[in-house]
Amino acid sequence: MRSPTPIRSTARTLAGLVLTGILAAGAVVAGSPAAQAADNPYERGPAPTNASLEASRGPFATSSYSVSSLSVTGFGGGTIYYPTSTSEGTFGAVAISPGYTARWSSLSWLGPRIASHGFVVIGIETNSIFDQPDSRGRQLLAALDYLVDRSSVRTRIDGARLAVAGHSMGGGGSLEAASDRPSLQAAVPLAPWNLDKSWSELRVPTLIVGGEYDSIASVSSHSEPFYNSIPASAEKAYLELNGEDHFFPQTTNTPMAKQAVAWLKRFVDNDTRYEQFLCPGPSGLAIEEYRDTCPHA
Ligand code: 856
Repeated sequence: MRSPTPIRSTARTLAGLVLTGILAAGAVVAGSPAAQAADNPYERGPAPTNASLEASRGPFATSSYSVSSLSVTGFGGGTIYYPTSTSEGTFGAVAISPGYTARWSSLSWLGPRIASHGFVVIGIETNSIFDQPDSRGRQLLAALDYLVDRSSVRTRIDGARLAVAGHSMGGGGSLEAASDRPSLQAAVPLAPWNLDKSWSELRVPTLIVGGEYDSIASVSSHSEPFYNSIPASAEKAYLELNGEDHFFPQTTNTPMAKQAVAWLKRFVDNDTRYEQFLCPGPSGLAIEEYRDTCPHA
């Protein structure tokens, strides 16, 4: 097992402590729990626990429907999953691409899993199953535009809080999308594959998940160089799953889902309640290695 690489563990500065003191004093003056809840207008759902993140569903009931390729442009249609609740306001949204020759059905467990934590999710079909990562990146952005501007769930979405994810060439596509649209709030490439190894322009908070024994998108040629090329000033993390091959995103994977949801909640919802789940270190048996710019606070 390689040793972890903790970075920026000294991020809590004197200025930060002083600021924390001022904010704490303000909270005393403001007083009520309601005033504290209003501190983050994007917080959705109850306080998370290990159990809630490891369960097969989060706290929100969801519905889904399919979108025909004939009704959209720029991508191949897909399936939309959304929380049925309208009592907590709008939700952030996530577009997810499958990999080379694969359909959304290869990843579809992720749709209700992520939506049930309070996100609108579109799992896309690509125009062609042979599309390359740059094309998949454009299709992810077209799907987000469709979701926000034209879909039947558009009124449920906060169009300023969007994210991308994908598997393999779809994960490579999520890097392309994040590079092309810095206003995205998060990216989660899963076993990403891309011939482009340099992502120094990337500014979107990005969690890369790799499999230790992946021989299609080996972490040494894909996830690790991608992670290393993202500047340290960007929020980034690299999770390497112990003993996994290229196909770990295609069946229910609890460590992956837990980290992905925590990352999305932290950066799409600005929800600092999830910081306790980031930076897990290699302690869990499932985690081969974890590198990041902790503490994400
Ligand atoms: C599931 C990406 C040379 O590249 C490859 O052989 C290759 C194979 C598969 C994938 C991929 O996206 O797999 C996801 O279909 C690259």
